[in-house]
Amino acid sequence: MARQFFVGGNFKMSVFYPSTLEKGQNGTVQSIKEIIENLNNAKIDENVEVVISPPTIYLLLTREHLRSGLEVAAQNVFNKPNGAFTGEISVSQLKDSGITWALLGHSERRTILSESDDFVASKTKAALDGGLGVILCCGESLEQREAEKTIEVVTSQLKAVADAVGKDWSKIVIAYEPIWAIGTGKVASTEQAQEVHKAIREWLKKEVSDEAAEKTRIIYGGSVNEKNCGELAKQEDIDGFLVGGASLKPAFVDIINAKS
Ligand code: G2H
Repeated sequence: MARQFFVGGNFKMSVFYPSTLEKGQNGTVQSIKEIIENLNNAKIDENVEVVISPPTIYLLLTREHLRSGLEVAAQNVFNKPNGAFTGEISVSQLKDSGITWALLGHSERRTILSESDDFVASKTKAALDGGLGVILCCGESLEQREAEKTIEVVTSQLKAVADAVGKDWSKIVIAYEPIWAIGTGKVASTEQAQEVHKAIREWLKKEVSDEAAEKTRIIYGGSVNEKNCGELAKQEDIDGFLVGGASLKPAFVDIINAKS
């Protein structure tokens, strides 16, 4: 069974768009609207599932202006349903705002904000229980890769999630993002990416189920652009991309259409 190609755009905190802002500047309402307008007017392969993830403050604006059929993800969500948790947002608040996905476990949150595997897993469970889809990031550092610990690191990040959520991975998209390739311009080679994606699929088969191994989308993230996406997209176990910097440029559309 063919898995639907999935492309996510992770705007992170530094949104820029060539016509209004310089690289490195923060985004604005105007720049977000330009990105959305570009997507709304683009010819997008209808077989591709597209989800964009703006900073929290722009989630509602994005949902309001983005054409239907394209979905929106929060860059984070909390693991508690409600209460005195200053600065956090709940799953039900996202749902109430028409936001259908959450991006969890990004290495920037794991490293800069010290999010543990267990915390990421508990947020994943809360999101799934509340009916959101989850783009679940995993990936190794350069040091871990050089120590030949890539598969061990990635599968232990995934195991924490399996321990929390069990066997139903139907609403999880796994994003493999080697930390050394994020925002560095150093994309993993097609062989390096395919090798890890294959290992993740084997892990799903062994530890979750045949169905999860067959159906779960495993997407690649880390310096994906319109030039390198074509070769990556041809790999058997690469089912799409999580795109950072390049999702803020008109060429994001070319990445979405990498298979067409
Ligand atoms: C990896 C990726 C998107 P970039 O973080 O999640 O960012 O494409 O800028 O490397």
